[in-house]
Amino acid sequence: MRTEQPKMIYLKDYQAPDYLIDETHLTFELFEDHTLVHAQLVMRRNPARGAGLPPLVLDGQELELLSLSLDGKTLEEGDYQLSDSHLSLQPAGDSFVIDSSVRIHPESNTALEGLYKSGSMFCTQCEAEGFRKITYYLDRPDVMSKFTTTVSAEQHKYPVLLSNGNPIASGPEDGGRHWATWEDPFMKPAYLFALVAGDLWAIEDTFETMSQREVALRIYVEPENIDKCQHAMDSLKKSMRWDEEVYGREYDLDIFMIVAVNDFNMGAMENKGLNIFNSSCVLAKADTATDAAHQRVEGVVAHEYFHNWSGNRVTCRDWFQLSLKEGFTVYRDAEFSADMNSRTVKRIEDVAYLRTHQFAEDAGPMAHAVRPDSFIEISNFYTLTVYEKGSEVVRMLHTLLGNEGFRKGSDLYFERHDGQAVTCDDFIKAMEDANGADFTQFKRWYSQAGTPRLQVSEAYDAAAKTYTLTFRQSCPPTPGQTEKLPFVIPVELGLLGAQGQALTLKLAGEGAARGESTVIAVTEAEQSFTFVDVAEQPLPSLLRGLSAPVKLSFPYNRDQLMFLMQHDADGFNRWEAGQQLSVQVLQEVIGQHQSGAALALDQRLVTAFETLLTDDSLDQAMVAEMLSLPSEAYLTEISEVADVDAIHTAREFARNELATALYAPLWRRYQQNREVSRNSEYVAQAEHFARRSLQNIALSYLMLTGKPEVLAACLEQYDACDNMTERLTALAVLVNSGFEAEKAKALAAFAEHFKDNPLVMDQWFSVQAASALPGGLGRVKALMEHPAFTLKNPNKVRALIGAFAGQNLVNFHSADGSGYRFLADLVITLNGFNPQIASRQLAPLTRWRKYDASRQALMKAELERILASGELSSDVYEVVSKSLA
Ligand code: B3K
Ligand code: ZN
Repeated sequence: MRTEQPKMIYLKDYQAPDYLIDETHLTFELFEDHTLVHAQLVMRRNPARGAGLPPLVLDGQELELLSLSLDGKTLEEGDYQLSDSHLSLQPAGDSFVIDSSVRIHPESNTALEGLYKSGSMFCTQCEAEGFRKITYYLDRPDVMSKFTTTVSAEQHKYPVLLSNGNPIASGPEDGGRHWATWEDPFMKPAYLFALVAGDLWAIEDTFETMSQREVALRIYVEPENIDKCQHAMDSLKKSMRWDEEVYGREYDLDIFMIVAVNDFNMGAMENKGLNIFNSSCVLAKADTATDAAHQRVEGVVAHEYFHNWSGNRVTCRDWFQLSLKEGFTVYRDAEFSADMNSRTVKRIEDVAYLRTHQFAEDAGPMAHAVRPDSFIEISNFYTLTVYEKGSEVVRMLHTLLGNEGFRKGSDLYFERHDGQAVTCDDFIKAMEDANGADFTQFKRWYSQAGTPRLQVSEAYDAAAKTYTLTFRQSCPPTPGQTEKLPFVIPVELGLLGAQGQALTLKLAGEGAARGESTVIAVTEAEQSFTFVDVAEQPLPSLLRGLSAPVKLSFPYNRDQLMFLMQHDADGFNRWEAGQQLSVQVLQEVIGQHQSGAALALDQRLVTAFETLLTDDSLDQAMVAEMLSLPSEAYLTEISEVADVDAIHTAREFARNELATALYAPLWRRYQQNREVSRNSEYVAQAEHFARRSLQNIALSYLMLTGKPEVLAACLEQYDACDNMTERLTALAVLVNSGFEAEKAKALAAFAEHFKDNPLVMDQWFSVQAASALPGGLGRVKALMEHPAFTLKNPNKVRALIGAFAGQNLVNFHSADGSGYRFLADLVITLNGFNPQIASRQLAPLTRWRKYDASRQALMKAELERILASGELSSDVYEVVSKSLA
């Protein structure tokens, strides 16, 4: 908890460190009621900072200093200064050794930052600034050191003792204790340090690298989970191979370990050689994890593994550069998942997520650039903007440079900066130098916040056979940035003829045609491109694959959108056309609801969906994606002022109309697919994901009709399936139905069956928290009393509170403000023991600008109440104060 007013930290104030730490020797003595940490730091003056010996200022928080010495000489009080956050002393020469001993309390560390206990095991989370809660140190990413770590603990309770690098020695100790020493040969910043001690089991495997080195692979879990690790292991091996093949990157240590822990503030952490994971991102088995969970495990395992190069071998100079490693690594894991599964489906999912959540962040009070220029609490900047928009920026570089050019750039980046802590500018410079490119203007993507708008208009000249597209870009102001300069916006596009055929693209002034799909770079505020030899009035397919993170508008009518849905050669844009059609139709119904008119659904949407359902040659996953109406959260995001009730009513009305009108084809596709599921074993592969996704979306439509045969099918699926994907969907549609007796029975049976599996119980909480039926808040409050619920476990908070406030929009935004009051109370409570989780849960309240005046007032009042509630963590303080500014 802060004791002084939190301070803003600025990128412009960056200075290289005064001192360096060549070697770090740590010894941990773990006990039940405290832990002793002895640190020996071999230090020297940073030659880059010139002559003179300024005071050495080490970071340290919540540490009880027991002893301190400089070059072997014990320092007395008066030889150094101590504050809540720092230890300062005066070195006497250029090179010196500091020895310190501190006492810390992992057993009562509820913030889950630094060294803490998750259940009976010890583990660490040091990124971004958690290492300073372990020992006094220069806790900044540009201070890289060689670490040796000895861990000592009671043998019986903690048979497994792990840290980064390679194990070099171990042995017994008096009093039933034992110890192990690990040495990491690679220089690393403290945020990549890790330690684990526990009673863990492991599955083991090996991987032969491209230079024929054998790497031992281990996934450690608590014994009851040992049967749920194979999917993560398979994912790890695929990731290692992929990074060799696609980026030429080989693993560098003799051993790679993953440890699953239940209490973790986020998904996982890429500590060198010893990744620590939220168990939700490791454990996956057919009967307990959904298809989505399997894909998440694959993606997160890959992401953390890829950090070994993009993050660890080449790390960040300072935390403003966070997207250097995160944006790049998200891009790398997205491409990996696209290669392992369906590329188009992966892109659709990522774009839907980006447009719903990152665009909202970019339009809210916490909007910031991909490389922010200031922050109060760095933990608040692990955001959708740094991660997802950061990944989009890297994707645009790939689009502009092409595959080969991009690879040349990444090779140069890794080669030039291996072992260094660098900046986003260094990354761009490598891309430029390898390709002879100039990305000066492109770099505005790193410094300007907000989502650009791109308005497109067309002009066809039949006599001249020319077709001109005119692009106008603008970007709304964001906090601290009123004026924006034009971005470089790569637009991938194609033109369709009247028969749906792809036209050849030839730009005026260019000798050669560009094929049937091309990328043009819009760089001016307003800019036109003319295509020649265009024999007929074309229909444009714009921004294919969302080739830039912008809001595009082109005045398509509904018939044109239906045409694109069927004929666009680009799968992503076929989906996109369907989304735009759905949005137009839903917005019309929203208007009808608001004006009190009778609701009527444009039958063209029914026709379009029917075409999808009756064409068995289409990829089933694509059909499932295209049948999914835009979410309420997305409809909120694109509204000027979101009318929560109208959005919900309109969307539910449309779903009901579609279910009734398309009952027969939905039923046919459902039965076909359920039949296959019934007669085959669960397989976690793309084509099986595809079949189940269509089956499950069909079931969710069909249940809206309330027909007895659908209920029977749903209960059959619930009872007889062999996997969590089918079971959870059956449960979810029951929970959202009016079949009260069946619902209660299924919920009780599920909870009884899975009561000892916390990850499955998380799903059980989420399904109920997200149900839009009236009385949502009451249900959530009741569920908080359930024995499986605890606020101390971040997964539980996300499953119940996060799902309610983030997905159950009608209930959360109840006009009486009860949802807001509930969330604010919770944030105040969470602030007391886990500031990072408290701050995360605040996000829905920061979106107050989107709502009507009365809801705005209610939301702001709750933010003010939080601000006045007493001692706030810097995490919560920053979000609340910026939201009210
Ligand atoms: N690098 C970590 C995130 C750490 C978050 C600290 N508050 C996980 C990841 O992005 O891979
Ligand atoms: Zn990451």
